[in-house]
Amino acid sequence: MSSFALVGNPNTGKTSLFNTLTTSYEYVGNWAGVTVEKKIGDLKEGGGQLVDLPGIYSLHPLSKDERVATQYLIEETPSALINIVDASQLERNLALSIQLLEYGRPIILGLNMMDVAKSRGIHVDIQKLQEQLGVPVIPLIARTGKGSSEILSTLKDFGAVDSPVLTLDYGAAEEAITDIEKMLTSIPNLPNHRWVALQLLAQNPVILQALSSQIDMAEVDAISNRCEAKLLQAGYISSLPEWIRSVRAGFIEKLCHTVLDRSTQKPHNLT
Ligand code: GDP
Ligand code: K
Ligand code: MG
Repeated sequence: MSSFALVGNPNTGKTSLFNTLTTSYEYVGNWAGVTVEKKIGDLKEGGGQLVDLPGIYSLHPLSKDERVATQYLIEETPSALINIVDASQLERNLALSIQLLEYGRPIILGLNMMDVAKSRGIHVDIQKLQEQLGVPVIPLIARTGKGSSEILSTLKDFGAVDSPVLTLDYGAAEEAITDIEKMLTSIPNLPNHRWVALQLLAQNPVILQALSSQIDMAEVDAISNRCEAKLLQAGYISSLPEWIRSVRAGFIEKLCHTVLDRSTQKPHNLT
């Protein structure tokens, strides 16, 4: 049976969308070791199962509860991900999206809070965003259910949803990525090896722990250290994880420059 997962920052409308996409759902207890409830539902029109993952800002967890989503990605093989993104805070939300696009499973970007974005004068060029990321982008207002039928029909047809093609150029870290990828070839059931390599080099504790008994971590450290020395010598930056973050941030900045029309944007009103 097809299984899909909702992934995104906290308060972006994941649960609202979950409720309109499913006919019935149940809490199947808690995720292992955390207090977050595990919510799984049946998609309308017999489309398979949908999991509502806890909100996260990054795959690099800061708390135990935040580990759940990353753990899910390393342990399960979802048919596709639905990444819910707040259209009114696109740049911040894309930090997670990049890592999900690198994950290598089919993915749909649900661009939610279109009403909020509109009221703030934020215009997102959906066509360009779709082209740049190479995945379907569906505008949503989850609170009213607008766009949910488009999500359902895209999922139904998910065989036609391409796996992401997003491959950023990590420059001086590319050699280290290739070296780690070579170490992963004999391990079964892993997600996209480039994604795993990047998560290891970025010192993601969930991925490090998941693979600790399967690969030689001293070798991973040696590869990381060699790469970091090269980065420092080139005068780049203080650490390899920081370099990886900065490459992603650079990509997002350029992307937002292309897809966001800021000329109509109203000043943010906090009251
Ligand atoms: P989650 O934390 O990602 O599961 O987000 P929720 O579904 O709990 O939504 C967070 C809040 O945003 C709730 O108050 C929702 O009613 C509201 N919300 C969700 N989607 C939309 C939307 O498209 N527009 C507006 N204005 N509010 C929304
Ligand atoms: K919430
Ligand atoms: Mg929620």
